[in-house]
Amino acid sequence: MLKTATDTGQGSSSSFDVIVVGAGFAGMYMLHRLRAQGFSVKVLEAAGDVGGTWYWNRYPGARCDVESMSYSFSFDDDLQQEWSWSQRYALQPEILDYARHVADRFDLRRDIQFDTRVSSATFDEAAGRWAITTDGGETLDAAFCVMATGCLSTPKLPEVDGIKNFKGHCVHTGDWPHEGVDFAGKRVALIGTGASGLQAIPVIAEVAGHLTVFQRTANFSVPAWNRPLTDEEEADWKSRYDYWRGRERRTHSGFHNEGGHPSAADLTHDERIAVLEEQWNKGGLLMWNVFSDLMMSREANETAAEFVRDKIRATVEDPDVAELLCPKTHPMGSKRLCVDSNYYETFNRDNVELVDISEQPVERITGQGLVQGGREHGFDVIVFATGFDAMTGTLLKMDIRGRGGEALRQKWQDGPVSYLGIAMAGFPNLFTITGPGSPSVMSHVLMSLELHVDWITDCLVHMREAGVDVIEASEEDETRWTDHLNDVVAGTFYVEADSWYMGANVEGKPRGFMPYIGGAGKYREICTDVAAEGYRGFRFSKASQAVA
Ligand code: N01
Repeated sequence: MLKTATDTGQGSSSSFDVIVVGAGFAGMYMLHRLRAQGFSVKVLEAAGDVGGTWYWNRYPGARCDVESMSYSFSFDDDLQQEWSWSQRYALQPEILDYARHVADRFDLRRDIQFDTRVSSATFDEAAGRWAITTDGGETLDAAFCVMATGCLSTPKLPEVDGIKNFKGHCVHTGDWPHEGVDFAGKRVALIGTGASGLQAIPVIAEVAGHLTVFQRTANFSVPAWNRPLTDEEEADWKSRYDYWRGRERRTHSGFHNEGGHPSAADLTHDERIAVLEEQWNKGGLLMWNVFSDLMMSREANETAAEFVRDKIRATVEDPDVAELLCPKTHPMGSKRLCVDSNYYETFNRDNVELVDISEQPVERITGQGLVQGGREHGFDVIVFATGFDAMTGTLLKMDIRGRGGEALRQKWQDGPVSYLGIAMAGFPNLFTITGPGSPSVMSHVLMSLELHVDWITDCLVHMREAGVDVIEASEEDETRWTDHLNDVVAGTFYVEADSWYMGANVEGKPRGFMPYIGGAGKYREICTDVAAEGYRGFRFSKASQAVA
């Protein structure tokens, strides 16, 4: 049976009801909810403080692509009312301040062990408990283990020789030095033009002596039109937060301002351009939903893609540079759309140069810079904005073993499979928050992680009341869910791109679309129904019976 915090003498024990891995937004909220229900909880976190992605991604220009008033926890109205955001899209330091504020306000840190990386998690079938080991050699155990490890938490360096030889400063956007990087007057190389690179480039360009951007694939980006939030906007949100949150929860992507988008097939060319222009002027990620058939109709997609290319051509003064910046190798939206502030304008600066490496990659890093196109370029700083081993990387770095000692690495050797992106057959009492197979990165992630945390908490309370202590997803339902996931994405352009959604950015990683794109609102209904139907697709038992 599950113990309460008092039973286990929480604080001194290494035995808990629940161990949560990660103290980003997901882990913080998980701790808060479970603690309130009387479970003993320990959170293990590799970083030195809370914040997860906002702790690590401190590169210049890092900001959230979800609007500030929406990008916050919804679970506590006092918290919603007391916090004020300064801009339409908040910068990383402000979001990290918010995470710290939440940690202070709910006294979370006393149950979080920082500077602790989990190296393995093993399910003991006889005891029905997880043994967790850390890089510090500690072993802890818990009835349940919740992986709140984030989708983009394992930075990926390119497979290029010589990085260690570089005598200057070498940094990755996803593991940015806390003391910052001095770019003033320096010769800077930046490799990678995804969401991180696009945010960093304009800010670095303002201080660097010279910035060379090495681009392998041009990306589609939409302006953020960032600006200070007005008092009226804040007051509107705060006077009816329930309304806005309710709207978010019913939409496809979780954005409060998502509307009904027309099918491009029903519009004339001029009408399509008018719709695109209107969305462009609003800015932000909703360009992804501009037409309901954007990701399925070649014509709709090409109209939108050419519209963005025309914007690039109208912004970038050098026509050759503009053409290089025009994405032509993948359908718009099949790689993560970017949201920028002055990205394309930055290429009009005298101190910024674009180098196309689509045909001739960076050959190697040297002591003084890098070799590309058969010549050595000298640099003082190299910035890798080269992304992450997304969605599965962090989970598979740990040695996670379920029933019969089966390794998760083995189970996922052909790609991740899960039931709802929350649990895996053969891995009882293990939950993943925003795991592969859930909307996660295809939705407003904070909203999606709150759903998972609430669902897991309700499930554990249900188990306590029912007097059972082992839960496991059935293999049949896991297969059914995985088939559904694949059916929904089949025939869309998502499967065409060499994106990190497809695992294509990591050599040797199985190719397959990892998040669920059936819609965040629909997914919420499914999760709610599963719970209402006595956790359909899950099997419950007592630990002693679980051995069978
Ligand atoms: O990483 P990416 P990211 N040589 O994988 C290039 C989230 N995010 O850190 O496209 C040369 O998207 C690679 O080229 P290619 C968001 O979900 C959110 O920018 O593979 N280039 C690409 O251009 C986002 O999608 C916010 O050909 C190499 C780039 O590096 C996710 O994080 C802000 C290379 C990597 O782009 C990841 O974004 C920032 C090589 N060997 C990020 N290897 C918010 O605001 C890779 N590249 C919420």
